[in-house]
Amino acid sequence: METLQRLDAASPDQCRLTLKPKTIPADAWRVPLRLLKYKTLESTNTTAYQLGERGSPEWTVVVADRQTKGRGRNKNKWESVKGGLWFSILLRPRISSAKLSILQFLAANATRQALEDETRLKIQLKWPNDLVTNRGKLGGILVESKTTVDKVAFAVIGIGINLNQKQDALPKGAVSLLRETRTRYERLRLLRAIVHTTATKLDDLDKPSSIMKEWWRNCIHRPFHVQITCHNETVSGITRSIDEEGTLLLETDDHKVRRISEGTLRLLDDQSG
Ligand code: BT5
Repeated sequence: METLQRLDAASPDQCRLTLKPKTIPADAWRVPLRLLKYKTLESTNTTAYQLGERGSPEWTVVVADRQTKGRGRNKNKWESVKGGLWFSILLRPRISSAKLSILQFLAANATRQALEDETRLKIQLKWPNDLVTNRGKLGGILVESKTTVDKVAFAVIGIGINLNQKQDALPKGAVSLLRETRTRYERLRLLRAIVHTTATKLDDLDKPSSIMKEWWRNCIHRPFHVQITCHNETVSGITRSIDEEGTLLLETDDHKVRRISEGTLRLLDDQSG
């Protein structure tokens, strides 16, 4: 805990915004997890990353009621008002940095399964990092890491799920579990379910093909007509498969095969294929 207070003191903004973290006893959990709860943080990923740099053990989990600078990929903003589940898991996986991309897919599988088990709502995955229902985006995953040469010093899995927000508190195109199921959910119960499912699935980290098979089985655009935008280029076609690194194989409208490793995907209305 001392480490964290020094961390807050080093950052005046955080110091002003952050209440002292509240720790939940580790024996309440099945993994040796240390849960740090905050009222407000800029981003749980930032705090978990700083803790990683200061040597905190893996399974340190940072959760905040709200984030003032929640973020997604690139410089995307992540809306994080009170009512959602915003948290980050610090891990120290013994994998080469080349294998890091698989963590995002593993976390998406674990989150999807845990949420579906807890809520009975059908949840699917959208490349590369979204959790969706038929009506919109329910959540997203952001993995950040520190690597040295080819080794991973630590990785932070950031998970954001819209939980108990009403529709008018959600950004355009988003849905919440409350909106989808008309039920309110207990945040820590879902957090615990997701952390435990992640811990179980981590045993398979050295089996990327089974991780990607599970991901593809639950993918909403398998095989759908989609549009992908990356670096000012937009390409459309049918998503045919995904490889062990998470690269998407797209059969373009002019029948070429493109391997796409980053971008933003949109489902097109004219589903053919
Ligand atoms: C993501 O990024 O989907 C990853 C989001 C990860 C958020 C978690 S919360 C805990 C941890 N701490 C952080 O600071 N981040 C992580 P991306 O694929 O780039 O999608 C971002 C886009 O989703 C935005 O540009 C909006 O269009 C949309 N969006 C923003 N907030 C949303 C929300 N609450 N629900 C649904 N969509 C949202």
